Amino acid sequence: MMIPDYGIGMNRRLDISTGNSRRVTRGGGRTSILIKKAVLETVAYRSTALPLNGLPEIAFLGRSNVGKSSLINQLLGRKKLAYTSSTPGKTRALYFYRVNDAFYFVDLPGYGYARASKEEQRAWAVLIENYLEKRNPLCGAVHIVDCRHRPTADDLLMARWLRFHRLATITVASKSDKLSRGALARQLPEIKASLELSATEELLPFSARTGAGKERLWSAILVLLKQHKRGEE
Ligand SMILES: Nc1nc2c(ncn2[C@@H]2O[C@H](COP(=O)(O)OP(=O)(O)OP(=O)(O)O)[C@@H](O)[C@H]2O)c(=O)[nH]1
Ligand SMILES: [Mg+2]
Repeated sequence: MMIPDYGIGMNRRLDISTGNSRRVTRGGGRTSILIKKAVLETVAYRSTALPLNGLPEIAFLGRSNVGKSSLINQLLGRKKLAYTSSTPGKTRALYFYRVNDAFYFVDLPGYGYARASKEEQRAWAVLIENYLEKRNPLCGAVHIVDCRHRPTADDLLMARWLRFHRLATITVASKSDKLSRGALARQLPEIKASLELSATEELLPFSARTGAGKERLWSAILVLLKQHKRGEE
């Protein structure tokens, strides 16, 4: 099974069984983390360029322009660390942000960017798929969808792929500042249903503009990082 091809979804015909889920989305309790240090350490265009030090990693995934880089900046409290743009398709490589010398946030190229050539899309798909499937230090993913829209076919394919491969996943609905409270409350259950999330799997609303939802997202991320440590013992 393959993930979205970062363009037009060439693998949609494949049958994807849902498998058992290991999604972790329960935040619970107040958690805070002090970001002492956050630096862009590596920009990897190929899998041979990935860091080798074994620090745990959290990958940020979603459609082109959904707000991945903005979300990373908001989480880290750094306005311009991750490159953001109103032109979609800007993040073309795997960007490794090293946080507190303890873990990495990995900003992945967005899928569904129509203007990239098919060849480019395929190269990305191979890079990303290899990374998600084989990368040892990877302890979880943050899958981001736009709170304003029904998830796309690629969003669903990505959600199924993550579930099938049992990668612990936090699902986030981005740009929550663009909807009224009422509209957001109506939209979240619909998105959950479209992404086939179970009753216990949360969909966390988030705004990179206002920081709303930051605390819940951080606590869910810290759970993933802790679980990973335990897994290594
Ligand atoms: N209102 C609002 N705008 C946002 C939010 N997050 C991102 N944006 C805007 O959406 C656009 C895309 O944001 P990016 O963070 O660059 O998105 P991305 O997913 O990293 O995009 P690619 O790297 O191209 O895949 C920018 O114009 C951001 O300012 C948000 O929470 N609220
Ligand atoms: Mg980006």
